[in-house]
Amino acid sequence: STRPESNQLVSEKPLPPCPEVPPALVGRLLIEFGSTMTMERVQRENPDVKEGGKYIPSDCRAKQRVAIIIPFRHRDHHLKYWLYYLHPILRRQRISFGIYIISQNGEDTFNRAKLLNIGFLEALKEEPYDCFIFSDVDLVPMDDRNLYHCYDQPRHFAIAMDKFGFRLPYAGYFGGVSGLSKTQFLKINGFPNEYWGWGGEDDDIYNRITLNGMKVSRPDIRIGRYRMIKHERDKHNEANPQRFTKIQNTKMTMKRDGINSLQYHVINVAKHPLYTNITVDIGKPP
Ligand code: BGN
Repeated sequence: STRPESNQLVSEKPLPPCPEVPPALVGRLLIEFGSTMTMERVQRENPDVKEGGKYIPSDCRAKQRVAIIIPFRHRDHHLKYWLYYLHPILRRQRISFGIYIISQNGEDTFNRAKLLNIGFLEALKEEPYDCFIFSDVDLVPMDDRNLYHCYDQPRHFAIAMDKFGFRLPYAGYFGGVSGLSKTQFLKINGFPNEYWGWGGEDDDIYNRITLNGMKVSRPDIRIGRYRMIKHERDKHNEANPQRFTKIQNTKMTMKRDGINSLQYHVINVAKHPLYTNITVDIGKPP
């Protein structure tokens, strides 16, 4: 043909949509935390990840853009394993994603749900994400068919954890790893900011979902399996004695406590090869 060489760039075909069932999946995975892990190794094995932990499949167009939000403090050891296992899984799943570590500055009481709210807003400042997956740093999926995107209803991913004998501990459990679309998240006014210390915030989120006429969606119990990296109870994250009464009052509190009342200060945003680390000052319990 007489077509000039340079025309091939302009006439490049647009990518096809990513298939509903990614062909590269392998199913059940062997997950273990025995050998020591280094960030250098994880970086070496994941060269195609862009700065700040962003990835876009090269052979298809993903329908959703997913922000993965991890609340964090003093868990560097867990983070290495999480990145080591999750980056390849998410790639095989053909997810378009960014990884956001939201680090609570200082040593005041930890506040998981408030850090997750902050992750939602800060991720949206960077990219127009459609879907938000909220994951604890110590939870690794044991099956790559547990697809990290959003669904018609808010999704609970970590339904069969090893520490609970690979069963749901109770019907309304929504802890560990969960995912909401931007619309679903805004419909419930985000997550509560007023749960300081361990426990109850996930139950409050579950209440918000059902009180707003939505229903939690879950994978098959054989697929939603997770390994938790063993650890001691964290300092400055003691069980919150107020949690029992607080989860009784979600219907009233969700209107004023949430993304509409969120206050915090960003201290630093650091772009690492495999993740973005956002350090924040979130204050302390009243
Ligand atoms: C529940 C906690 C959850 C936690 C699960 C699993 C509370 C509220 C008062 C009952 N809820 O009991 O936050 O994720 O255990 O550990 O403590």
